[in-house]
Amino acid sequence: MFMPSSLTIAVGDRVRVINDDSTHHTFTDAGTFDSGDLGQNGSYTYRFTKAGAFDFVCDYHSSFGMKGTITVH
Ligand SMILES: [Cu+2]
Repeated sequence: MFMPSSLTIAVGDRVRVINDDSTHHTFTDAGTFDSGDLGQNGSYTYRFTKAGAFDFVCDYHSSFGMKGTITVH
């Protein structure tokens, strides 16, 4: 799961995700950002430059509820 699964940040902030699990995951909002495959201890950083609500998923586990939202204002 994503922890936290929802987050509120300001325009220009960076969000870094770290996979602390042995299972592979992604951090993906199709059309906006995509970490690609992240193995254990893999990380990805994205800087949000536009306001809005960004719904993200793990491409592999969204059907298991692995998803969340980042609100940028
Ligand atoms: Cu996953």
